Amino acid sequence: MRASFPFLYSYLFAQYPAFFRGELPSDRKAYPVEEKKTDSSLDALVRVEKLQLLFHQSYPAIFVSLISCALLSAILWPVQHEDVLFPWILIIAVNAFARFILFTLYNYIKPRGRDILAWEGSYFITLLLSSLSWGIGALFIMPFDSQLHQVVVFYFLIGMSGGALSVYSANRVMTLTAIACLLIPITTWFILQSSLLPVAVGMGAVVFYISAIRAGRILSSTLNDSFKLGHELKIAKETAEAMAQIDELSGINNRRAFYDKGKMLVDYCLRNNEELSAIIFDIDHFKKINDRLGHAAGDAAIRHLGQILQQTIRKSDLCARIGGEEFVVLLKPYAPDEAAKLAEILRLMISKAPIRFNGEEIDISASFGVAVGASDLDTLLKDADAAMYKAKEMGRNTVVCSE
Ligand code: GH3
Ligand code: MG
Ligand code: MG
Repeated sequence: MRASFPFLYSYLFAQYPAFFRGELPSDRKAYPVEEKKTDSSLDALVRVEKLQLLFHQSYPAIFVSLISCALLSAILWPVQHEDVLFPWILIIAVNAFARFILFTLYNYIKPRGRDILAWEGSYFITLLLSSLSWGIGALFIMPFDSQLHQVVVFYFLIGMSGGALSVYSANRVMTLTAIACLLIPITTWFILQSSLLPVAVGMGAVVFYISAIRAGRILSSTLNDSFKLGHELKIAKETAEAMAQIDELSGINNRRAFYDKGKMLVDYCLRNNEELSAIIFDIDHFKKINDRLGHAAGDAAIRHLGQILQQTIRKSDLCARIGGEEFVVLLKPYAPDEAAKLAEILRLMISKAPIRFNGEEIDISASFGVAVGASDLDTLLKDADAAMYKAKEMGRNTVVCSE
């Protein structure tokens, strides 16, 4: 059966106006070009992952801060004025509340991908304010006449700094800023005292801060490398899997990928009582192209057909190069004779546009076989193949539909 021409052209104008303008419609691209992951986008992914980890890890720190504030206030209660303690407790509570709201919003909105980076600023500001309320607040709540209580305050700050080192280690800047805010005010005060005990305690804090800088650098760069490696491995795996399915020359599915995906498509259609169509086509007198212009010209023809298929068929259709110069399209028809019409479109696209190779124009054509029906993949392909051979017998450059 040959598709009727007047009807066909009206169909072509309706369905493929871009083809007649000499361009191909982009929404029908079967193989959209994936965004290539550059080093900077990989770094952004790592930053996203680190921030995700921070949000996940530091939620309990809000409550640790509140509990520590309650404990320290109880310890200082007999020796410190409530006019001093109350405002400090209030500031700590307001900060904890702000952080709680931030975490609740984050968990409610559940940002994904790069959107998470928009939360980095607010996370950092609340962390900074909370650390400053502890670091500077400690100087206000510390009783100046009791060295015992001064050391107790210092003990709490060192404890919180140790916590910050483990909780915020994913981000070195945040870790060091938090520890600096916690320790620098009290350390400076201790070092400026004239007696040995506070100076020695202050020096201890300096030693702690230096080891924290080193530990923070090691922890954060190890985490960074491990996150980056994870992403690189994932990308490499995805690329290798995709490459194993793609025919290098035509850029479309290879035979193996076609049978894997085709079987799934056929099973789906059989389960849902839907029809499926197969188009098989083979370049006419391909051997002559190879013989006359060389193998590279033949390769260019195969590449050209791969591009036509990539730009013409729908995302839901499946196309592949299944032999030397033999291609297949598997599609779920949405209108009667759609497969025959698509075959005719492809035939026209191939025969009307010669390939340019080494300054020469090569005219090519292909013969098409179409089969429609709710049968298994092998039967469908056998029928389409038989129709394609009929097209060859009929003189080539034509579409034949299986009865
Ligand atoms: P027909 O119209 O009957 O299909 O004739 P034909 O010449 O196209 O068919 P035939 O099967 O005789 O020749 C197919 C040729 O395709 C033979 C082979 O050398 C060539 N071929 C197979 N794979 C490739 C390839 O990857 N690149 C190139 N350049 N040629 C290939
Ligand atoms: Mg051929
Ligand atoms: Mg062949």
